[in-house]
Amino acid sequence: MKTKLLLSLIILVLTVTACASPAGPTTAAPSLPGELEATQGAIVSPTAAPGASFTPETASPEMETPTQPAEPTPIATQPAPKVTVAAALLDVPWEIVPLPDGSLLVTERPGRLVHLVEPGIVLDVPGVVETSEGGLLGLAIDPDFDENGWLYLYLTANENGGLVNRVERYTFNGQALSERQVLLVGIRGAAVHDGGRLAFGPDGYLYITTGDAGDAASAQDLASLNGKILRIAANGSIPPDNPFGTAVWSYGHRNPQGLAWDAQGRLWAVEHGPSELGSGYDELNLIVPGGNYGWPVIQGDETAEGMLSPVLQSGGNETWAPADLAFLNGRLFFAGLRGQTLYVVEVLEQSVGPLERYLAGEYGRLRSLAVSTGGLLYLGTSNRDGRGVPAGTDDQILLINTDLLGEKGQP
Ligand SMILES: [Ca+2]
Ligand SMILES: [Ca+2]
Repeated sequence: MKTKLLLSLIILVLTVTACASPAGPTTAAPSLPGELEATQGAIVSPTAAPGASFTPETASPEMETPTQPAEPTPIATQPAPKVTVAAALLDVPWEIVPLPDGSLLVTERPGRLVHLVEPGIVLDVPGVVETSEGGLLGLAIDPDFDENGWLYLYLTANENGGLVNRVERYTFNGQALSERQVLLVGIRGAAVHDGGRLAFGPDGYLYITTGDAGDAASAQDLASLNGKILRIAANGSIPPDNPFGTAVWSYGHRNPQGLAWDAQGRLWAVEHGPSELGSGYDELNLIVPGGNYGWPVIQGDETAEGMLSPVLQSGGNETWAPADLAFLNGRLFFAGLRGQTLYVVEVLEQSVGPLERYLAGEYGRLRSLAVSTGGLLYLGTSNRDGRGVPAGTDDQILLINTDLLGEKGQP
């Protein structure tokens, strides 16, 4: 496994130019995952290097102090590049989670948890059944991960001859998984529409997206856990202020797969529209507790009593297939599978700004997103999911400097 991983990882080689500060790294050590940290001054540093030379996010004061190079060295004054390949030859990286030390944990949909360190660690998660859209999906770490090592997985499995989705908690010590606990059962599984995103909110509760598993009516059925955004405590219990006394937080969702909170602490979600009907009607929603987001009664800009229409939707002639969502510097980023585009909107008071599109078609299908510990954006491709055309290096995890994406609306 280690050999496979080592072969499979493209090592990010950084040219670290010599700098005036003695505290800065002086070698071009390969690192993975590599993160370029744009500092105030002259240093562009790898934050994760093999061996003992790892530089934590809280760099030494010397590193953050602007320094004057002895010679003009343009590279040294550049911020992180627009796009850096942080890892490659992964197999459908479904979620990316930066750990407090700057390394990455990644779920691969066929059922592997990958810790991108040097040497890499690949763990088979027991019980995972990969279907067309199901498999090992969501991943989140506990808000107190440093103390308890807890991580949370959303996975598709077989139970009593049928497909289900489960949320499980493990303890992860950096090397292995232990102390498996099943936190949530009762989510129906299917070949498609399995939801699967996990994220902790600022309230310390775990939010979970579930799809309708092909049964559209389940989304309006409050007794079903499908077609919902769910909210549970870290031990699986129901928070006392959930709107229906169950795990349901909001309903009427078709297949939501992205969750993010903005600077005001508001929850946003993206979900896939009814692409089988042609295309389109993908949605960005502002989520309120108890809200009914309309599926399958309304779509697009349609309205109905007691139902919430999206803040932004793709219309019927464009398909984003939004697979994950991240909030960074006042903007929401969502990744498009069929759209093969990184979509960006500025968050406004009760709406969002115009839709911006970046990287269109450049890296194929785009799925997973995460904000790095250094304020950049990780973006995972999904070209090995059976619906793409994988290149030799797929699937990749790219590190995006969102400041350099371009002018609004321009790729
Ligand atoms: Ca809707
Ligand atoms: Ca994510």
